[in-house]
Amino acid sequence: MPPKKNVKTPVLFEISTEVANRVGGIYSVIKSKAPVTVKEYGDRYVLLGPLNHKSAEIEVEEIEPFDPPLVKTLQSMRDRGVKYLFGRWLIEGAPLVLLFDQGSMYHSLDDWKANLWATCGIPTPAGDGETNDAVVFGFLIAWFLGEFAHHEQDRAIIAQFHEWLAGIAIPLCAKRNLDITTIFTTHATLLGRYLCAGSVDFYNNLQHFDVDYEAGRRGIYHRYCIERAAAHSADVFTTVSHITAYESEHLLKRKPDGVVPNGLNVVKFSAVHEFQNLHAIQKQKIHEFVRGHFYGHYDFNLDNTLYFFTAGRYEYRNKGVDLFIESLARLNHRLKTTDSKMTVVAFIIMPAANHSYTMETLRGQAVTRALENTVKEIQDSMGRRLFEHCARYTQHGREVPELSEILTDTDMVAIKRRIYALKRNTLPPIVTHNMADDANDPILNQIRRVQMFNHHSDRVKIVFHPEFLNSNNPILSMDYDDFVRGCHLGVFPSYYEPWGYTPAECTVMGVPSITTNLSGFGCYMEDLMENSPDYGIYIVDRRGKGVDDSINQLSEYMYDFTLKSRRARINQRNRTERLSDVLDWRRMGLEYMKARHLALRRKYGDSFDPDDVPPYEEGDIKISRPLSVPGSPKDRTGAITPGDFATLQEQNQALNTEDYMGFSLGELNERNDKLKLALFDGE
Ligand code: G6P
Ligand code: 1S3
Repeated sequence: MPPKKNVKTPVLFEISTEVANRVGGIYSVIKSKAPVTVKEYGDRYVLLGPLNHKSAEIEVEEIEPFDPPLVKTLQSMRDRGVKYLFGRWLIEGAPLVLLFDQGSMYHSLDDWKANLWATCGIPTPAGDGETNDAVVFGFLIAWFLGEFAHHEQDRAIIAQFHEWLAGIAIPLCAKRNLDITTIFTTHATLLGRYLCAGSVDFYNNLQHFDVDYEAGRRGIYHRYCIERAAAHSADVFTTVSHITAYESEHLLKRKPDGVVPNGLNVVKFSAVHEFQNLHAIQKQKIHEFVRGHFYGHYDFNLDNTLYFFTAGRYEYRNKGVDLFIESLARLNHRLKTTDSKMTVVAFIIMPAANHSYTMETLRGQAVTRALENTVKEIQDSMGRRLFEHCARYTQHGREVPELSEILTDTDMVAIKRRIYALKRNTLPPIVTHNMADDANDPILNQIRRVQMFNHHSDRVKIVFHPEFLNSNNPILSMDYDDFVRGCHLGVFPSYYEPWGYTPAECTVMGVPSITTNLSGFGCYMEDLMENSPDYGIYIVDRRGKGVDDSINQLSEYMYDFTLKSRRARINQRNRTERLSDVLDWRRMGLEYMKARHLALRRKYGDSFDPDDVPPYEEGDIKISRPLSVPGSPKDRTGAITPGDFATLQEQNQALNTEDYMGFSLGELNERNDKLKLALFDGE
């Protein structure tokens, strides 16, 4: 019998290519989760990633390793030519990070590829740089874990891997029979993403795809093999939502052991209304941009203007931009025919290849600022003249001067010149940048198709900003979070969205949003609450409805939103913001704890005493209970945890697809078990 391991204070490695390296959603996951994981593991938690010099220089503070097995491991790897950076990631929680310089071992690529084929049967053709990186990274990680396990004789070791790019080490560790336990967490499947981006009826055909054939014809067979090998050789396999669990079961052919939904690091303001004030402040900045962008056509009242937006990586169909634009066209028509006094400015923030800002966009901001400056100067000099006149009224014999003495002819000329500069014979542009491929851009083509060109008569105006926001940009100089705060509604009608951070981020900032029942977040919220629109969570049905009906539903939600009074919007924002507890890592992180516990049990079952209970039931991290009502009657006992929606249990293996809560293709789950958010019924 192998010696018992210390399973009470295990060592945890979390491995991803996005450690201290912002690429996409996984960076948000590990960064925002760090504080709760550090709270639980302290310096027994180390994040492993590839070294990206540019971002590491800014994000990581180098320190000397101090844990004895780690010191020995790194010494031995360094002696054999591996370069690395060990330090603290400068984020909340300051977790330890170990970043491997892949370049230092790239000369082993061919040997490692041959080894991967010989030991795991995974082919890696030449010419795929991303896969080559994944191979080097995977072998470095497996090497590191093997050495570490050799030097660490007491504590159990957990290694949690995110996505296929970090997955190669998993089959290697299994083949080498390392004394560690592994978890593979996928945030999407390669095939799912590719299939959805095409025009297949994905969800109705999930069970029927010939996965090898589909991967092969898309040139991703080798990547698919890596992903599938990682899923199958991990001790525990998890994903971020039930909908992706269902997808994984069919495309990767292993049913996940559970779901680890994404949380956020929720920042609570001491004053309840602080976030409302922030909305008002940030909205003013958006107003400034809008005045400049629509110069010469700025004939709508900003008091009656609503800001909608969608944002994310440019995946036209997967992120539902097609639906968004079509629904905006229908909304426009409806606002016109009902003579609405409201104007909607809809922003699309999605990076696409471009050659910087257009002259017209820059000019709009410049002429508007020039008018503003001139008005300020005139205002100052008018004030001075008025004061002089009044102070010396005995000399003039009149207390109040004539208007012409205050606003002079020169002032009038200056103002007229500025106003003439505002005249334009073009419509306000749709896109703020010179696009690299304007004629073939899917977003622009859809806008052309529905003919929304920012005419005077249009009640819905569109602004496409093909670059991520940044407060250093010359136009719309705002960081993304500030922009979200200033908007009224986020619209994310995704078709393929394993989780979907964008609507979740809106929620914690108290901004209502629209999502779909094909996104992990949408399903999660739908399962959690009824009457979700009252709480600023609108869920478009893209599963049970035809496309046209989904578009109408989306357009209806947006139209209803335009009918709300300011008071109603403020109340709704208050309710939305109160949902943030539900998305906090302090609660969501419990699923990660369960996954780790399951991994320990599976690998080191003999090291547990019979009366050992999982740490998440006795640890100092308490399950938050933001809801005032008891748990659902549907076979859910005990405290409410996100796990009530994601069964991280051994038995899960035996269940059928009906246990994907909030997502089943058959009869809709009984919905009478929804939690009533009675606590929030106040406003
Ligand atoms: C916040 C501010 C209020 C402001 C309101 C505008 O609640 O605290 O002072 O009136 O935002 O809301 P609106 O939905 O019209 O942007
Ligand atoms: C993925 O990033 P994406 O936008 O490619 O991972 C994210 C984090 O788990 C998730 O929120 C998103 O839905 C996935 O699609």
